Amino acid sequence: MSAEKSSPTQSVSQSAKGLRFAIVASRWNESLVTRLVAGAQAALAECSADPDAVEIFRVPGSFEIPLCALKAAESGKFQAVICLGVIIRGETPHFEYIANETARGIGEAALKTGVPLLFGVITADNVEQANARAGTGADNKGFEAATAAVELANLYRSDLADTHHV
Ligand code: DLZ
Repeated sequence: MSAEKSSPTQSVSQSAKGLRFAIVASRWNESLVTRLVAGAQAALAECSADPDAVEIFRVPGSFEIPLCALKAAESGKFQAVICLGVIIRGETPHFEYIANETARGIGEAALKTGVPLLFGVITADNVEQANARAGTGADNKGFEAATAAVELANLYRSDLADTHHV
């Protein structure tokens, strides 16, 4: 048996036509986050999302992502909110606080609003690790999160809810 490494999101390719997405991206570790945003945009384009249907919101750091994502979800304008950031342990003495609060806040906002919020926040020990997770194609957490966003937006589409029994 082969031990092929794969991500559950890699094999799913659905249409994003008619769906709207928010991308909430932090500015800390700007060059890496920019690559995550590009990865997310590429995945949405591959799924035929209309570029006008993708709105990008920037916040200072990952700690600020949850509130912005909550507001985007509450606006009712988006079928999914893709959260992107990079938190690097070696350069962040209070790494655990920021990483934990970011994850907790994003999860809580999803449960509160019923809108899928995707966790495309890299939590890495160092820049090299973060780099590897912000590569091209599917080796990019932004790409991965956006692909999952399309899948979930389809799963929870109100006009499909009955057939999916959700
Ligand atoms: C302060 C800080 C530090 C040291 N490191 C990071 C990081 O690696 N990644 C990140 O997204 N944000 C970092 N921040 C900023 C915090 O997320 C937050 O913006 C500030 O503490 C202000 O609330």
